[in-house]
Amino acid sequence: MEVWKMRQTAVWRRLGWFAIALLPVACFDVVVTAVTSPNPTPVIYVASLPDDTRQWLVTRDGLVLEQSMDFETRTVLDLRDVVDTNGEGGLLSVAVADGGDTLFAYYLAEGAERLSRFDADGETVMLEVPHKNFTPKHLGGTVLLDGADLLLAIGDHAIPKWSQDVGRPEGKLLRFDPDCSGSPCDYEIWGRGLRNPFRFDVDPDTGDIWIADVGEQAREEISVLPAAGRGQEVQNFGWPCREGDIAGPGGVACPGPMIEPVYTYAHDTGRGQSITGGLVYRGWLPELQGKYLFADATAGNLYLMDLATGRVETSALDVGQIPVALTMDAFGRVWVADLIGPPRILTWSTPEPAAQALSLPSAVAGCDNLHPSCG
Ligand SMILES: [Ca+2]
Repeated sequence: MEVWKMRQTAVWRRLGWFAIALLPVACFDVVVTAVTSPNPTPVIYVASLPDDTRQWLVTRDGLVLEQSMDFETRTVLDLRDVVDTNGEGGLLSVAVADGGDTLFAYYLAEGAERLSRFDADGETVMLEVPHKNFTPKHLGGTVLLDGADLLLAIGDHAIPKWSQDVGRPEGKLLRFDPDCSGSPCDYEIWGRGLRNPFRFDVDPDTGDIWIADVGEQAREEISVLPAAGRGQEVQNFGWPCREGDIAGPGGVACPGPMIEPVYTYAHDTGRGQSITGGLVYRGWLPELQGKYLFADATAGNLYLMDLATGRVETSALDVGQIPVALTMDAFGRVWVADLIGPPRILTWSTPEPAAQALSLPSAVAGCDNLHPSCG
């Protein structure tokens, strides 16, 4: 197990039902580790709720598994009969509401992507986007509930000009009313000019929306829709006029001021060729505070961008073979979903007794780094 040692010198911040606990300023080692989940099921996404010890594991072939603190799972949704895993399809993510009684699922069915709400009334299809490609591509993949905003980002279906066409949902960041009635539901377009925004997340402290947009031949990009721009007008992220920070293939007008990415990397730099976002870390680990964590599905590294300086570092942690999502749970642990292997959990050890309850069970994680009481 690779470890990544850091020194704790600041105030700790705790999330959720642990409340905000300001511990005395101390100086001791914290060891961040990427442990393999004891539940080895490969998943494509891990959803959580604030103040809740459970996680919701999403398998690409169509299962949602509710996982307890002890890593025991039960199936709460089974879409395997309707999910199409052809191309870049599958059940790509879920968002959870009402203590787990409501699930929003984004998946590819035969011939169309669907955003659906599942609750006591069954399935309500909120959006259906026909897909005519023989091999479905650029579907995006994340549905996220942020307060009263249900957000979904869809890729351009490999037809770049659609990203700029506000008459259609492809290549857009969409906002829905999570309680909308009717089927399909109305939506607002908050962003256009996205190529394949496979993963995005909302910074809980600022409301900024961090979008990792997969590039074409040259650049991977991270772009931010500032909180002040939410719902104000259609923000333009530039594709296909721009690919990251360079000119894109074009072929269509890209009106209005364009939001330039906050970070890009070139495909020939070794960082990878298919970005996987990503979250602004606001959890327990002080050394990760204010950093945007991301990965690349073709590389397996974890990258950390300091929001203050823009500097990106590569951690020594192995976060998987094909990392396809990074999300945080109520414990402040970061889950890295791996398309072909067990999820990794970024967690830590500390001699602070108050933190022991947050550690993984020692029998699961091993006693080398994770649990101080193991000695
Ligand atoms: Ca862009």
